[in-house]
Amino acid sequence: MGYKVAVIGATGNVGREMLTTLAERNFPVDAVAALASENSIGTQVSFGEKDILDVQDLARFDFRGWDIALSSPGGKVSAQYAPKAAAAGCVVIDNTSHFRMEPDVPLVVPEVNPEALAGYTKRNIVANPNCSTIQMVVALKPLHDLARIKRIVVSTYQSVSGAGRDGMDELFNQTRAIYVNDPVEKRKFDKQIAFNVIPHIDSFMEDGTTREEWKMMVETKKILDPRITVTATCVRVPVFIGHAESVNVEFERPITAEEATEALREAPGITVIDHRADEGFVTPVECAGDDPVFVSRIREDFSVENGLNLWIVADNLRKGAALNAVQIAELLAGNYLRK
Ligand code: 11C
Repeated sequence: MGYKVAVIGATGNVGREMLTTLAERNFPVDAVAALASENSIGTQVSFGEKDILDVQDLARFDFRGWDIALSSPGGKVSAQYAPKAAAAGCVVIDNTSHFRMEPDVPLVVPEVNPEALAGYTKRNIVANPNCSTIQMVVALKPLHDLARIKRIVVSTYQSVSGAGRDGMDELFNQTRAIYVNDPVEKRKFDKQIAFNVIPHIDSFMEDGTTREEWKMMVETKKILDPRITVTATCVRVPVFIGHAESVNVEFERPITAEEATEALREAPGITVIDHRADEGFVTPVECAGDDPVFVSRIREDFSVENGLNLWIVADNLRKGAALNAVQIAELLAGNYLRK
C-alpha cells in the first residue's frame, strides 16, 4: 500500500522537479495530485516517464485522506494553504521560507538532523531549508562532527533558476538581446544578469544584509548548531542551474585538508572531486541534474587558526529543493507514517 501525495505549485521549477524526483526514486504512491493556482487549470504536468497529470485548482482541493503534501508555491500561498492541508491530516513538507524559523516547525536536512523530524506532529508541517543552506550544511556536518565549527564565512554564486522560471527566461532573453543588439529588458532582477553578477538576492534588511544572507545564518544555526556564527554574501550569477559556494570555516580544533577530505568522502550525500589540477573540481554546469553535494578545492587556510577553505556545488532544484523534500517524505514514510 502506498501514499496519497499532493504537489502544491506543481507547474513551477521546483514543483516539476518534485514530481520527477518522486517518480525516479519510486516513492510508493497510490495517488498523486498536481495542484496550482486557478491560472494553471487546463495545463498538464508529467509524473515520471508515462503519467500525465491534469493540474487541479489548489483553492478547491480537499486534503482530507491525503497523506503528504510537497509544497513549493510562493510563501504567501503556503501561509494560507499549508495550515489548511495540515488541519485536514495531511503532513506538509513546505519549501518556502514562511515556516522555517517557527520554533514548532522542524527544519530538516536528512543527512544532517533527521532526528528533528519527530517534531512535525506539533503542526503537521515540516520546513525544507533554503537551497544555499542545504548544500552548505550537508558538506559541513561531517566536518563539524570532527572538529567543531566556530565560524563560517560564505560567498555564494547562485544560479538564476533559484528565482524561478522567470529568472531563467530573463537570463536567456538578455543574452539573446545582447547578441542581436536588441534593448536589454529587466523584469526579474534589478540589474542586468547576462554577462554580469548581482550581489543582491531577496529583499534588503535594515542592517544592509539581504534576506537570502540572513536565511543562511539563521537556518544553519537551527539545523547544525546554534553556537556557530555565520556571515554570508549571496550573489546571483549568469548560470541556469546549480549554486556554488566558496566557504571559509574556522574550527575549534586543528583539522588538516586530508582529514577533512577523508571525512567528506565517507559522509552521505557528498561526492568529493578534488584533484588539485586542471579540471579537477566541479562547476555548476556539471552538477545540474545530479543528486549529490559536490565538494572541491579542500585546502587549509593559514590566515586563521584551524581554518579550512572549500568549494561546494549542488543542483539547487534537486538537493537544494525537490530531492531534500522527497528525502523528508521518505523519512516520514519509513519512520512515522508507516502503511
Ligand atoms: C535563490 N535561494 O536562489 C533562493 C531560492 O528561501 O526558498 C529559494 C528561496 C527560499 O534565489
